[in-house]
Amino acid sequence: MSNVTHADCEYQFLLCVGSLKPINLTVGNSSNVTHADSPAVGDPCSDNSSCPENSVCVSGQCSCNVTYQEYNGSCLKVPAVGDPCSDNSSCPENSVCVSGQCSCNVTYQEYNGSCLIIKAPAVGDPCSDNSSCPENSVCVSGQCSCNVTYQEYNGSCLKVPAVGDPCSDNSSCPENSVCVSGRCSCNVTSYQEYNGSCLKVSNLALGKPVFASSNFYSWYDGEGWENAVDGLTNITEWKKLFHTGYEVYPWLSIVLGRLALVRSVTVYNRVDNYGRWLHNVEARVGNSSDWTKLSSCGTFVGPSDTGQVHVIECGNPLPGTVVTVKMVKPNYITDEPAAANGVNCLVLDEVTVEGVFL
Ligand SMILES: [Ca+2]
Repeated sequence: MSNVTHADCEYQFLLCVGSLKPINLTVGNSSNVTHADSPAVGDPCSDNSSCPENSVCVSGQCSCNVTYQEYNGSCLKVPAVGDPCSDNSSCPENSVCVSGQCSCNVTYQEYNGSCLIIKAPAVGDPCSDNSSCPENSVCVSGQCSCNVTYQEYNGSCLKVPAVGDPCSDNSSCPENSVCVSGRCSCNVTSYQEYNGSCLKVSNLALGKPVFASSNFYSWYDGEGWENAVDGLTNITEWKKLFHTGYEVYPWLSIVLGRLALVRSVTVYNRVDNYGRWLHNVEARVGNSSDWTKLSSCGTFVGPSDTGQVHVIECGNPLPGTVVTVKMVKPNYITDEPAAANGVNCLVLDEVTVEGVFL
């Protein structure tokens, strides 16, 4: 019981009768006053019956039961996960009101009515905005997703290793690259670096359309041109070769079909005979059928010999959709009537273009 003095009664607009027992007339600002007949938390007590609801007498003082907390002398139930709710404010920390019931937020787990964090936000978790996603990830379509150039690993976003990145060993380098002098580098023999990746170099010319300056014998235009890119070499039947007519600057163009980086162009000389006719072969790369608008990859000066294979290295890889191979000097041969007036004849077993499509 609280000790109430007469002065208290007057001040709080209470009418005090007899032994200063206060009677709350609920006049004016009297609602905060502790009623002597209503035991409060914190009051001295002798047993539980003298304590307010949901409290017990502990060490001579009324104390709220577990899961209850004191509020203005009363014991109110601590909101717990699973309790009915009308909105988030009536739910415990780290929980929200879902379908009228307090439920733990994602990444939190209920424990004794509370929500304990069970793990940091992870890639793949539901999200409402970027702030609820882990580092280097964003909220996309309601799910945390790694930024570009990052990849998920154990719920986190790790930078995708790129060619040029520092490295300690091969395992920290991207596919098809190795750690050289502390930097990830492509396996140069068979891979080409592009935008931090290592792309496998292959023959881009195989089976592609071929155009040429002329044709041999009585063939119609285009007949046999595909022999330059049919993948077949060591051909002894001359009609299975690529074979222009006689002219000073014969050429062939291979249409790659899409943008590529070209590292080298390889010309396979015929294996049957007349190999010395191949000389001063220049390879160019670009996006035009106009020779003058192409970039020079390099020139095989020669002369060649029957059955030889010549790799024309571009040095720096050249971008383009077209590769053209052309004899750029009049024939040096003077002891054959067919070569009169410097005319050439471009005859090849095969042409391969080493590079990568972008
Ligand atoms: Ca061929």
